[in-house]
Parts: sequence; structure tokens; C-alpha cells
Amino acid sequence: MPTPLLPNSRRLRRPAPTRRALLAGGAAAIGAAALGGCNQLDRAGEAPSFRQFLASAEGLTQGSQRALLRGQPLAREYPEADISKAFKANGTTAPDSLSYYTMSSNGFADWRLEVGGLVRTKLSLSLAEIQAMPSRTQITRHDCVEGWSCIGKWKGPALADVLDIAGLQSEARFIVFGCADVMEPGLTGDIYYYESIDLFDAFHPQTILAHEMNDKALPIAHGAPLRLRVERQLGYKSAKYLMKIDVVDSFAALGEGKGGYWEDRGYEWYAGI
Ligand SMILES: Nc1nc2c(c(=O)[nH]1)N[C@H]1C(S)=C(S)[C@@H](COP(=O)(O)O)O[C@H]1N2
Ligand SMILES: [Mo]
Repeated sequence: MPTPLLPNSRRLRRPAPTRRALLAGGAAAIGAAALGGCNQLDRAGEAPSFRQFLASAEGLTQGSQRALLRGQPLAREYPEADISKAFKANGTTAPDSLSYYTMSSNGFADWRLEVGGLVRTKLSLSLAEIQAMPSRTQITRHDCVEGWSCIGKWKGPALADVLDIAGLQSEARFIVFGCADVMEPGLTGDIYYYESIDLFDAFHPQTILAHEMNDKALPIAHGAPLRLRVERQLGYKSAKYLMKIDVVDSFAALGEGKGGYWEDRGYEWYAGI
């Protein structure tokens, strides 16, 4: 049953892209509605700077801001019976490089997730270490910008837990995800898939690093060994084939400066559903 889409473009202060109209429904639309607090701040005029402050590590060190992050609405979760029989695989479905092939043929025993940038402690986590962390399991609907949706079950540690272990420096504003798959050759080298989110989404309880899909190890087609799940935004934000997490104060110097591979090619950076 399609839920009416609620306008959430005020959060961005620009019109929602028409491609969103392609989507069958707005499971996470409640999310947009309950973010009203932030919208009101926006309307009060102090908004951009205040919201930016809240979404900065400096803001996060203050207890009330942490509480605000905890109070963020959840994307809708579904019962087991709703899990899609066949979850479409999209974009890269097998990174085409010797290094990825070598890692995957060894069960990803040599794969590491590098966490760096504006952190207090850099991390290099093995898959076993990530699997041993406390995890969250969620059955959510993935909405692709192309207009299809599938429901899947995802399990993995909260991104917030990984960021808490590394510890954010006060300048931290965005989390950048570097992937193993090359999208195209570039003038100065291969262009890899990458994505970025702000600290509101990074500390959202449903933002997880998934190593399992539908009770099995994450398949290669869906991003093995580890992918991001950002449940209140369109599918392209949920980066597959994670290799590194970088904490930054700006993504202007990366790629074309728009915060992601598809953003650099015209998609919205904030792809709220
Ligand atoms: N590394 C990487 N992540 C990616 C992509 C990609 O091509 N490479 N495609 C994105 C898009 S557009 C979608 S819809 C989803 C697809 O995830 P799925 O294959 O599990 O359906 O992954 C997203 N994350
Ligand atoms: Mo997509």
C-alpha cells in the first residue's frame, strides 16, 4: 500500500528531484515529517549554522545534541514475510580488479576496513573484528533512484559504534566511504565509487555496516564483504564494497566535489526518501 510522499525538500531548501516521484511509496516519509524540528530551525533563519553546528563533532560532544540525534525517526521496518524473494543487484555487481578477486577468493581474510581522517585513533578492522561487534538487524525497503524497491534484511554494527571507537575530532562534519569498485578510468587515475553522509545520518541507529543480508554472508553482488546501509535515503547512498571510512570537514576536494560518485554526475547529495 503506497504511503503518500511527504515533502522533505525544506530540509535542503531546494525542490525535491522529480525522479522521486517515480518511487512507489515513501516508507521513510515519516522520517521527513518528524525532522520538523530541524525544519523549524531552518525557517527561524538561524538554521544553516545551527544545524551545521549540531551535525558537527563539536556539537555532538554536548549531551543535548546526542539526545537530538537519538531522537531521529526511524525508517519503516518490515516483517520477515515481506522480504523480497529476489533482491535486485544494481550498479557494480562484482568489482573487476585483481585485488578484489584475490580478497574474495580468500574469504576476505586479508580485507581491512581503514578508518581515518579527523579521528583520534585510526583503525584497521578485519572482517572478523567487525563481525564480533554488537550488531543491529533490520528489515528495510531499498529504493533505487531508477524507480524499483526491494525489501531485505541487513545485519551489522552501527556506524556510530565504529566512529565512537575511533573518536571524532571536533572539526568532523562528514563521513566519506571509499569503495573497491572502479567506475571508470579518469585523467588522473581510476575513479572509484564513493559516498558521503553527514553526522545526523552517521549516528542514526539504522545506519549500519552490513556484513549479512537475509541471514547469510553479504553476497558479492550486494557489496561483500561490507556495505553501508543508510535507510532514509535512496539506494545510491548505501555504498557497497567498503574499503575505507574517512572523517572529513569538507568533501570539496574529493572527485568533482559533490560528495559522491553519482552526486558528481548530477544526483542530489541529500537523497531523502
Ligand atoms: N560501491 C558501489 N556501491 C553502490 C553502487 C555501486 O555501483 N558501487 N550502486 C548503488 C546503487 S545505485 C544502488 S541502487 C545500490 C544497489 O545495491 P544492491 O546491488 O544491493 O541492490 O547500491 C548502491 N551502492
Ligand atoms: Mo540505485
